This record gives sequence, structure tokens and C-alpha cells, in this order.
Amino acid sequence: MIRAGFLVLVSSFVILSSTAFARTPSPEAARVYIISPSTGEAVGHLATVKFGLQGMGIAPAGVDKKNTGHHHLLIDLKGLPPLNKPIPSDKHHKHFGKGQTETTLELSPGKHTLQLILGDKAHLPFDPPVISEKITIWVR
Ligand SMILES: [Cu+2]
Repeated sequence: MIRAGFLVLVSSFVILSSTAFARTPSPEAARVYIISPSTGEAVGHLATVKFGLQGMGIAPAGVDKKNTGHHHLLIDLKGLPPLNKPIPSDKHHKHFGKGQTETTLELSPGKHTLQLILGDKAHLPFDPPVISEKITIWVR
């Protein structure tokens, strides 16, 4: 009896976790990239960052439209966020859920890294993930 109850608990957890975080497939040609600044560039403390996307479209968060997503900028993040969970929202992970394709950052002087990752309507990375190269910039 106890064992049966445990199995029900485990299987409902498996069902919940697989449906809650079902990642959206991305088209093969999808590519996200930072248009500007370029890697190694020196910028002022107010740095405008422009986001590029090929092979997919932009839609605001919450909008269910095939082959679309919204940008997330990873700032000074070591590694990547977990790819099977919604992208966090904090000073290292910025969401552009209105469908923005650029932003202006206020950064402290020195070295910073920037990287884009596209998220689906529920802020989940795609499968396979659509991630830009990581660039390094120098803030004056
Ligand atoms: Cu998001």
C-alpha cells in the first residue's frame, strides 16, 4: 500500500515535470547573434546592444506562434542557464518579453560578457537551444 502510493507520487511528478517544461523545437536554420557591439569593442557606460535573429521570428512572451521567441541577454554569466527550465530573471538574465530587438545597458567600467539566448512563449530555451556566441566588451 505504501509502495503503491509512492509509485503514484513518483509517476505524477514525472508527468508534471515533463509537461510543465516541454521545450519547443527550433528550426534547423535558426541563429541568434549580437549585431553590435562587436567582441573586443570599447563602449561607453551606456551601451546599446542590438540583437539579430535569422530563421525565426520575434513574438512577445506568452504568444504561441510557431517558430517565434523572444530575446534574453545573459550579462557576465559564467556558463549557460539550465536549458530545461524557464530562463531566470535577474541582473545576469534580462528578458525582452515585449519583443524588443535592442536595449541600452548601464555597465560599470571594465570587462563584461554578453550572450543572447532565445526563449519560447514560456521563457524556456528551445530544443536545440538558439544561443549566440558570447562576446566580450570593455566599458570605459
Ligand atoms: Cu523571457
